Amino acid sequence: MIEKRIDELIKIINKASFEYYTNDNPSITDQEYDDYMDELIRLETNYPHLVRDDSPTLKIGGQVIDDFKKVNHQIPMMSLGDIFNYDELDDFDNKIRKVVARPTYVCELKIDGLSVSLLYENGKLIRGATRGDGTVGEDITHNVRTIKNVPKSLPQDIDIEVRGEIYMPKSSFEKLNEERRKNKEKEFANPRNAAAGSVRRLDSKIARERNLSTFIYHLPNPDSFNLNSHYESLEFMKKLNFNVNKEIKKCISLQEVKEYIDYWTIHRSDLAYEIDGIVIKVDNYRDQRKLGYTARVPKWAIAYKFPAEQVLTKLRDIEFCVGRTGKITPRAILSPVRVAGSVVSYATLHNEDYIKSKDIKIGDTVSIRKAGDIIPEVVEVIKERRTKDEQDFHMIDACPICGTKLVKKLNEAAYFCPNEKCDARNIEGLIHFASRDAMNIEGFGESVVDDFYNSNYLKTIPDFYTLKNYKEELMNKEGFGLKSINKLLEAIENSKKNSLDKLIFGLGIRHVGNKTATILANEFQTLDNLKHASFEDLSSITDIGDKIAKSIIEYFKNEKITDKLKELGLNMKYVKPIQNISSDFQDKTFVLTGTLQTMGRKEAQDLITSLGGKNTNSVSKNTGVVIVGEQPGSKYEKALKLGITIWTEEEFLKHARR
Ligand code: 0OW
Repeated sequence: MIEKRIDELIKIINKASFEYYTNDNPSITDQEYDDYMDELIRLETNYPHLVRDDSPTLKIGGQVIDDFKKVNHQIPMMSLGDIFNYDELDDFDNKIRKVVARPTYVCELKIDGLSVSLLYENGKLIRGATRGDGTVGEDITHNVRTIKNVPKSLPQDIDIEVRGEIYMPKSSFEKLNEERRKNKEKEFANPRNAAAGSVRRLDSKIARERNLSTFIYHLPNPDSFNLNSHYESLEFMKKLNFNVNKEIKKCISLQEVKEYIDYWTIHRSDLAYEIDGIVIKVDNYRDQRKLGYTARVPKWAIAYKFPAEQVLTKLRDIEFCVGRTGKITPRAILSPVRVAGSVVSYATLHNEDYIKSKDIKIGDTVSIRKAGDIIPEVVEVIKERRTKDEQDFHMIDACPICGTKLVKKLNEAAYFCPNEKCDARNIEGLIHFASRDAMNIEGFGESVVDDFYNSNYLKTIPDFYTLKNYKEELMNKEGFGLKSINKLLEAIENSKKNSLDKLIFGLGIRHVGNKTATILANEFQTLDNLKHASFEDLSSITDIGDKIAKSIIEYFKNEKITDKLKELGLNMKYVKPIQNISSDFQDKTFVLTGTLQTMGRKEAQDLITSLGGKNTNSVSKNTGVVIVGEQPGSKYEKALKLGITIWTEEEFLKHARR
């Protein structure tokens, strides 16, 4: 039967591509591979409702090989906060005006590509890198060199880093997909995926023929070039032959910003490249410093995202997924449809109340939206298209995996499977533990965890660290070989070195996300301290409310794995990320005196440490810098007498690039 044949083909193709890309010794010839792929594409074309989300025909240009050299970004490559309407834009402007009276903004088209950092020494391009997680990216110099409008050398022999977006023009994207259709390869979903799939390859021949391009939009350290505003930096980079987008505009009022957004909302389809919004930045650097950053994004910039595209399709059925916390999420199975550049076969239905509130029935025609490129969502039912064949939705009352009766927490919309031993919950918990923002154990996605779980090699989190005892058995499992198993076992060993925050997040404590995990790790420094913390210790920490404190106490009362993880050699300490060693701070001793306006003493000392400096309390001839706040004490006089460098708070912030 068709579905069975599709599953068979996917198994064969995945096994073959795993061996081809990971072991370099394919078990079938290229021709056989292509024949299997052709048959799968034919079946998926004739039976689109049987297209599986994990079908190899949907992968970005085949397996993306991931052994690139890693690059540490000295200055983190930040992301951008998102807003979706003018009310939120007004809020953004009001927040800015609380700190900066009359801000000048710069508006830029938000290029829908992938971020890149370009590093030059003596005016020569020496490195190109992806953003990665903002701190660690991948070295893609070999591919960046193939992009025509990336200068290989500059008109001045300077050291400089610039950042921007690599993108694929719409025309190149259409041409590429035309070619792939002819070669019976799966088309790219959108130009962003096509650009990513082109640069994240080891073979630069691929990038060269893909006609990629760049727009440069950020100078990470403008101080070195005495530039006082973002717009000046754009002009400066233009003079260095970087390709700066010509639609960038200085706006002296929010009204002008809105006119810019209105214009491009209508005219973006005339552009030769895809944009997914407008970036608004405060122009003046002094103003930017005053506004500062959160952990992830600058407070002086925002991305206004265009409203998500909506499309209609058929809701064929509703299935139920069990999350790692036991939460039951209804999911719509759709007739596959293209929305916001990719093929969608599923959409979240959130919970029973959501389904009832929208009066969704099985068989309905529904409108789908992919807001901000996250999980697609059913927006509404097109009632006029009802044919009376639709079936009412009924919430299940037992877990679809283990059959346990579902429970519903008071005034919570979601149902839960209460069975701690439920396979679905355990599997989701293991996937979460290995996920990128947690212990980042590469290779342990759903299919591998599922496989190892059902073969009883991996049932609990500590089992990750004893998998090496089953190396022989694992190597002989279908779809695996020596090289792939070694890669998995190496990834597991590497994960032992992770900082405590990754481990805390990986444990999957309810209501403890990665930000909370970092706060806890920073506060308690070791897992033992956290385990023995009282409810008061926890709830007294800013951003840790009673609910989280209760959940943490609960978790450590019942858990039995952390001692085992310690025996297995996992690091149990918090390793503060070296933000970016700066020459102004490295190996220098700092003394703070007086009161700072923009941060507390502890925060200032933490900042100094993260920049490679050391804090001391007394001034001596070995002191590097004395930072002077309001009402400084005798340390200030002593620094003057000894001729020690003195920084005001503003100079401190400037050196710390705050
Ligand atoms: N995609 C863009 C764009 C832009 C950066 C630098 C400071 C904070 C964000 O067109 N025009 N300007 C910035 O400014 N970022 C952009 O894209 C960001 C990069 C990472 C996530 C967003 O795509």
